[in-house]
Amino acid sequence: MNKGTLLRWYRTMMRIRVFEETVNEKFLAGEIPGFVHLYVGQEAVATAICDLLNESDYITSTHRGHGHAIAKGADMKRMMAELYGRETGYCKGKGGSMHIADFRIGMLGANGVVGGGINIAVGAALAGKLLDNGRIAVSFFGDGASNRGTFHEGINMAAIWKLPVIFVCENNQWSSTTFYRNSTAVEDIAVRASAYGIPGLIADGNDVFDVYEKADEAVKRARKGGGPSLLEVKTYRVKGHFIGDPEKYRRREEIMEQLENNDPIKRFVQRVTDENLLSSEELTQVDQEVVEEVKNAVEFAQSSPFPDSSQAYEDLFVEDGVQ
Ligand SMILES: Cc1ncc(C[n+]2csc(CCOP(=O)(O)OP(=O)(O)O)c2C)c(N)n1
Repeated sequence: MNKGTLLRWYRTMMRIRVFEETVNEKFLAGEIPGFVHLYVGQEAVATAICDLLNESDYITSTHRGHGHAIAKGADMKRMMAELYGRETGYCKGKGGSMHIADFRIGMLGANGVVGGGINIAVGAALAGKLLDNGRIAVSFFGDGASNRGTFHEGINMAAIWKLPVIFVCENNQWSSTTFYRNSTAVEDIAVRASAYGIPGLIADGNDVFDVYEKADEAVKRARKGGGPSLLEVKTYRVKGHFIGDPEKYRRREEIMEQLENNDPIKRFVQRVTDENLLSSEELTQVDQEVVEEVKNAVEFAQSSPFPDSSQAYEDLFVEDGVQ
């Protein structure tokens, strides 16, 4: 990997981390309304995979979607404004965290419905194939989503039609309050790929290098017309399921162990400094720029107006004239 790539990865991981830690702080301070699920600890996944995509490729995301949006190139100011419920946000302040989408960069949306993005990605990949426009699709979803019907239906259809789609299961070991082995019959979710005759790959989700290498195989296969792949990335959710989760279902030591020994950004920094690939000055400069960028996004959000109540019924799906 050349220096430019390593710095880009570091910047993307830090942009996600600082954005999420800031959202956590501002939510707890009462500045952000609604319901927010953080992506802290999973940054290497969105970073490596979106780095392999073109702007016109598609992704679908989840309720834990800020990292995917940032990695795909979404505007951080509009994201923050949306979280703050302001008119300048992606949904004019009326959607919040779980509705952030940006079709111009192929970000087809976060999704409050677990497993809801999977078949949207299959549809996007079908469109890419029919239009022969070279676009591929990536669906990000959790271990919990891999037990939904949409997962099985979507992969089956994509396999039959050899669609250019990559199913990325972010196995962060917890599905809300349930340890994944209490709801998932197999240790490795990737083995489910064999039921649909497609490759199943496993990556260390907290190692950006490994995610990149495994995803690269799947992306190349999709681009060559070889059809879909299932990539399971093993990671860990270090924050609560949502901000404010009392986390009565797991031990504090389990989280501490992950924070100390398996943090994806710490591991990246350790490797690039041990191998003299990047200097601490180069990393610090990125840190400073990212902190400034997120600060500007917060100021933009705080100084933006709330939508007027007269806009409450605008932008709704209207059928037969009934709102
Ligand atoms: C269809 C559906 N069922 C249940 C829920 C409630 N719910 C929200 S998040 C969640 C857990 C999802 O776990 P996972 O897919 O592993 O993703 P993670 O939260 O770990 O990122 C559940 C059950 C929902 N939003 N949609």
